Amino acid sequence: MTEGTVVVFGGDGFCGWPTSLHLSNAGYEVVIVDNFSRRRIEAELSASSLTPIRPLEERLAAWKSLTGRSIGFRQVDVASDFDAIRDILSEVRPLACVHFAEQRAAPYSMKSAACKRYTVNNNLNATNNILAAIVEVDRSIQCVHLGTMGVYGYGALGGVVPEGYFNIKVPLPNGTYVDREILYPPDPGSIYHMTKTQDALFFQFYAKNDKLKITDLHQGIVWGTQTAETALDERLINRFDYDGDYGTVLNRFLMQAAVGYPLTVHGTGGQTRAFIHIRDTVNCVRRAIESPPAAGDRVRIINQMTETHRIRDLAAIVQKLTGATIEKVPNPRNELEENELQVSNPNFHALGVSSTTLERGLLEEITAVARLYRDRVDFSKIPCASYWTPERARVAREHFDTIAAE
Ligand code: NAD
Ligand code: USQ
Repeated sequence: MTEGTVVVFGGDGFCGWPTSLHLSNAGYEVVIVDNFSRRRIEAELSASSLTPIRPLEERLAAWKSLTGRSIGFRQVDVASDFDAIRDILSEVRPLACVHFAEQRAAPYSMKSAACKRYTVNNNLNATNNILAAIVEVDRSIQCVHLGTMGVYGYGALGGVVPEGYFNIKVPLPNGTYVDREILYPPDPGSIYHMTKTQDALFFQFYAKNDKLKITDLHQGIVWGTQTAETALDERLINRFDYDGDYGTVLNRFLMQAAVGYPLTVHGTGGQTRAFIHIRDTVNCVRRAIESPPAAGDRVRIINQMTETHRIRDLAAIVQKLTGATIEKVPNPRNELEENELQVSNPNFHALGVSSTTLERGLLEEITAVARLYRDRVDFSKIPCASYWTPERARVAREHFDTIAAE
């Protein structure tokens, strides 16, 4: 059995909950820290998870009764309550913190000035508070953070996207060049993604100044719902967001196919993105904890993704499996209509995580989750109604008015 405590910030969320169970099952003492902001936003948007997720208290009691293992919980806002974070770390002396506690939806972050400000305040302060608390309590506590492939942008530079670092030649006044390694130039596509690029600077600074041991997992779009642990009992079921703000593309397509709603491809569907199954996420996080960088090392950056797909190709795959129809809708986002995405991730492969590919996992997801819970879908929550600019909103309005008039 493994020994040691791991604090999971954001452990009630889509990635955090299955990770907490996975770590507990592997023998770690787990303490979840969460302020239930995701459940609060769910109520604000009147958009529930497709799956019937239980209150955290009930989830934890079910886990204890099924496995005999306890998971601790503290309700804390990590963006505003620094003292509470410091006190928790002092008390439980974890070997690692996993940091999931951020507002993670790009459309929500672009909805209004209030949402932009909330996302920036929440995400940047959460990250800085956790790092500053580690410095105060014990610099040997490692920090594993969930970043995003979106920090790199999509296609602006071209070439293969490396794991975080980029080699450049800097011209000197005497006409020669010197080789330098820098963070890959950030190119965020939303306020949310921008907070992740700024997180990367916090990590670089704290690794340099305080010699903190930091791993930043630049994760692709997570799909799927269940892991071995969450599938043990319906009371442990993971959340599945499908609404226009929080639902991510592949899970949305699976839900849309299950309820007979046309698959909503934004624009041409030529956007290429990286994907990973939730089962591989939890494994990768555990393995990252188990192979920390050394104090004084640069931030270890891992491109946590297993495959890339074009959105229109994904829609075609889901259509082939289910017979769903496809509808191209005006793109609410400011993003390239077509992009190539080639990703290099030797650090990810070195962790030895086996991959659940679309080919292997898609059908199970459709039958075991999307179809099973389809009666819970609120159709009015499916359209994406967060527009990146007023022009995008106008084009979409004209498009839908024309359709309505026909
Ligand atoms: P989620 O919204 O389901 O979970 C985030 C959790 O953090 C929620 O339980 C929320 O209540 C909590 N939280 C947020 N702010 C907090 C605060 N100030 N104090 C305490 N708790 C707070 O999101 P998720 O999908 O589980 O994503 C987790 C992390 O993984 C995010 O940082 C996200 O950027 C990253 N990520 C997610 C995906 C994906 O496809 N879901 C892909 C790449 C990266
Ligand atoms: N899209 C559609 N139709 C839809 C929904 C989305 O065509 O119904 C398109 C979007 O326009 C976009 C792509 O699909 O081009 C991906 O959108 P998404 O909502 O699935 O993913 P994204 O907004 O990028 O965000 C998600 C998570 C975020 C994480 C990110 C990883 O919410 O937390 O950081 O995936 S990545 O995409 O690699 O940056």
